[in-house]
Amino acid sequence: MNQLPEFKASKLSGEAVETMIRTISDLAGVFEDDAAFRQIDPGSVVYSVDSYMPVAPGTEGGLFFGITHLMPGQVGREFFMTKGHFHEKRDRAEFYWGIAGSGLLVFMSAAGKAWTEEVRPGSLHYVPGDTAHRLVNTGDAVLDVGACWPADAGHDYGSITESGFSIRVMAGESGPEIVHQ
Ligand code: M6P
Ligand code: ZN
Repeated sequence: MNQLPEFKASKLSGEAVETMIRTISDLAGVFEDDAAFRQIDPGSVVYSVDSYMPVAPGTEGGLFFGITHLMPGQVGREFFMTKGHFHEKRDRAEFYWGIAGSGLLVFMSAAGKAWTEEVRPGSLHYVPGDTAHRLVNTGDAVLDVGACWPADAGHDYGSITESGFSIRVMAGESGPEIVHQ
C-alpha cells in the first residue's frame, strides 16, 4: 500500500506529495523595482509549494491540498510574494490558513478592487470565487500557509501577468505599507 501523505507542523510529506519551486527568475515582471530585481541571484528560491493531488487536475468535485513556504525577503522595498492568480474556473473558491510566520493575503476582485487580510499562525481565510489571491511575507521568517482548493479550479496567471494587482506591499519606516497602483 502507498504511504499516505502526512501533514505535521508545517511539513507535508509522503510519496504522493509533489513539490514546486519558484525562483526569483520565475517572477520576472512581478516586482516594481527592476534594478533591484536584476541584482538578485536568478536562482534564489522565493517560495515552494508542497501539494497533495489525490485526483487528476480538472476532476469535478475533487480537492487539492497544499502548503506554500514563502521566504522572507524584499526586492527593493517590496516584500517577497507569490505570483498570485485567478482560478481558470472563475467561480471556484479556496481556503488558506496561516501555519507559521507573518504576512498578508492580498485579494483582488475582477473589477480590480483589492484588500488584504493578516496572515499569522491560526488565521483562516476564505478566498471567494472570481477573486485573485497572492501571499506576501512581511516578516523575517518563512511564511507557511496551508491551502485547499477544488481540483477543477485551475490557475489563470494571464491577467495578473498583464496588469498585476492594484496594490503592492512595501517596507515602510514603521512596518508594511500598502501602496495603491
Ligand atoms: C497555494 C495554492 C496553489 C498555488 C500556490 C502558489 O498553495 O493556491 O494553488 O499554486 O499557493 O501560488 P501561485 O500559484 O500564485 O504561485
Ligand atoms: Zn487559488
